[in-house]
Amino acid sequence: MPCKLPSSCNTVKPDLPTYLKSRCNIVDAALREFLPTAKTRPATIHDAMRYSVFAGGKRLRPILCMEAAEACGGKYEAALRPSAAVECIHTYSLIHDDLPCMDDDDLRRGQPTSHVKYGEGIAVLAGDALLTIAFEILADVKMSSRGRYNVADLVKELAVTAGSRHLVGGQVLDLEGEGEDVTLTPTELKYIHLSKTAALLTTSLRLGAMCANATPRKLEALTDFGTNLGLAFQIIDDILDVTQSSENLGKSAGKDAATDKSTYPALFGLEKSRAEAAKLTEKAHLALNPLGRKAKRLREIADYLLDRDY
Ligand code: GRG
Repeated sequence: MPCKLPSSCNTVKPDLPTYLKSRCNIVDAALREFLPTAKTRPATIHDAMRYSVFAGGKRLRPILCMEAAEACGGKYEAALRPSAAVECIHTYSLIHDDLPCMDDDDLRRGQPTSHVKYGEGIAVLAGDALLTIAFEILADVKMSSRGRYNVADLVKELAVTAGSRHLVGGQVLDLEGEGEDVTLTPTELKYIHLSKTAALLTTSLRLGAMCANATPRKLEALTDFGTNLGLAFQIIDDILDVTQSSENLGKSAGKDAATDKSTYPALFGLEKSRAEAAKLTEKAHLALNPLGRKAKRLREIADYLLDRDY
């Protein structure tokens, strides 16, 4: 029977898994285009960069970036460069976080970590090169000259997030909080989660929104959403470290407990940690109110992340 709705309403939105898969494919195609080919000289570094970027991964940050653009009335295509840029920053942080001088992990995204495959020197450089190429990719984003934001606004947003007050700063506090004799307070732990996890998720959303010329109110709403989503995401990540296998996670499970790391489950137990993640996800939902129905996918993503098992 023909649909009685106007033709624009005939487009049935795909279910969440189909949508996520299709967005992953879009991000992967953009990354393939923006990153030098594996044979570009010197081949080792480009091979190593692509190895970690294409090892797998949920592509959460680029998906949030593209979806934020749409939630603010723009097109996801406008946010392709920032999407690729945030995934490069994220992958760099994973490569460096796994190094022997940091967390010393040998499994990431279901594959041997960069330093295991290429050696420590190349792994450091692959991280450095991904960090820098993120800005090269972002610098070429096309912004309307009549919009609220320009390319420099986007570059600064990403630089501040990647720097010593957020990602790097969070890692410093994380390093300083290591060891059997150190127990972080809940406030210190939250600060690390805000810096290491929530900051890049929030910036991914904000960059997408800026590409859609978002109003300050919508940008603020997405900032609030990203902060709560990021905290919930990290708590779930810590819970999964306790409850799931390395095989399922694609990274070494059980390490937090083995190294006496301060985490939500370690401080509060699994049940309270789950309840806290659910509460934060609820706050994330509330934050989206100014975006109305256009935020439907972002709401679905928040619920999906709360219920994930990897
Ligand atoms: C600058 C070295 C350096 C580190 C900065 C971001 C960070 C601090 C370290 C990366 C490792 C880490 C534990 C980050 C916390 C956020 C988190 C849970 C990352 C894993 O993100 P997923 O699950 O990973 O989205 P995939 O592989 O799916 O992309």
